Amino acid sequence: MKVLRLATSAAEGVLTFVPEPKSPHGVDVTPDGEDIVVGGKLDTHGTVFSFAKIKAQIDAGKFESKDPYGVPVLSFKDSIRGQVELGLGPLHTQFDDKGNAYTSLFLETVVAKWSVKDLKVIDKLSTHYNIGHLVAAEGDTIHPDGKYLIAMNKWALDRFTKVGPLLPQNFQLVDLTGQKMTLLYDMPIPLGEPHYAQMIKADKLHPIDVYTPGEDPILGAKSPDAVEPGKERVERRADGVHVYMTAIRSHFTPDIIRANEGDTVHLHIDNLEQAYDATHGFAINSYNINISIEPGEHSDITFVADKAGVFPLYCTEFCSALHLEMAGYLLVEPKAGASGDPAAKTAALPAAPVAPEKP
Ligand SMILES: [Cu+2]
Repeated sequence: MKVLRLATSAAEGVLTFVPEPKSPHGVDVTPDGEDIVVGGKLDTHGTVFSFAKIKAQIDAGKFESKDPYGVPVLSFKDSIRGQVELGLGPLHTQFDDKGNAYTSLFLETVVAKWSVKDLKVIDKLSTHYNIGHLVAAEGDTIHPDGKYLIAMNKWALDRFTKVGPLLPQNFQLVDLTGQKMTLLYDMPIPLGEPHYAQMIKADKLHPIDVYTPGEDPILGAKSPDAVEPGKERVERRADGVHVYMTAIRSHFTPDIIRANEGDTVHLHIDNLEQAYDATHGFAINSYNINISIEPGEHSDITFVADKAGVFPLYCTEFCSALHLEMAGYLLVEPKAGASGDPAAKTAALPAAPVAPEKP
């Protein structure tokens, strides 16, 4: 990553500092783009900086001091429009469509609703407990939606059935339509509180239903190793064993993979389905391989077959009534002389006859 060093930034005049009272946390720009709200965390205020005031000082070359690297520092009082007395531990701020801001107060465990124009608190809503981030509907944009907010709380004690020492995070849905905030719903989720999550209207989403056949989602294009139906094969090359495999309800082709102990195995698997939601999985548990292959998707997996033996491979999505039959075997022949006992080698292969892989 290319970076501008502090000395260069100071010399070129592209960086300016502005002081903040104590331990700044969230930095959020108001929907009109005119102010920056900084949550003080160890200060009881939200400080509202004015872009216009900051810009005027920079344009006039009016600086209070310089930091040790030579970066100019602005005057605090000449940079702010004002401060709002919020309470204990202000972190992050979101906005609605009526000129209000909503700041999470971590220590006080509340959401504070306040007027951006008047810098006055209008309402506080208790959360359970220790709110971190919060997200309002399109509340980070120039056109906030204003109807809902989710408080993302780090602690959840006293709230849900006890099942052991590990508790979920509690997400609380809040109605913003009235003057006072109303708690609508608690949702425990087994996931750390996301940072700067976004809530957007569903009609903004236009996802694809299925991948075009052979598409590698990382390339965003057809994979050079895409596998066409009927052209499944196994190729032994200088860099290892390449398996070109297809998956469709409910069969892997080929369903027997033969390798020698120590071989590098390259699996190229295409889900041939073009039906929406016809997802397959592919797992070789003993080799710690477990992937999801969505309809049309091409996947590549490379691993070293360093354990001799017979290992089941199977689909992990309940894809049809024959899902349990969507399985096969990886056969890894022991290195010659590895065990010294030909009987051991025989024991490693399945007793039942195995159809040879397709050419
Ligand atoms: Cu399946």
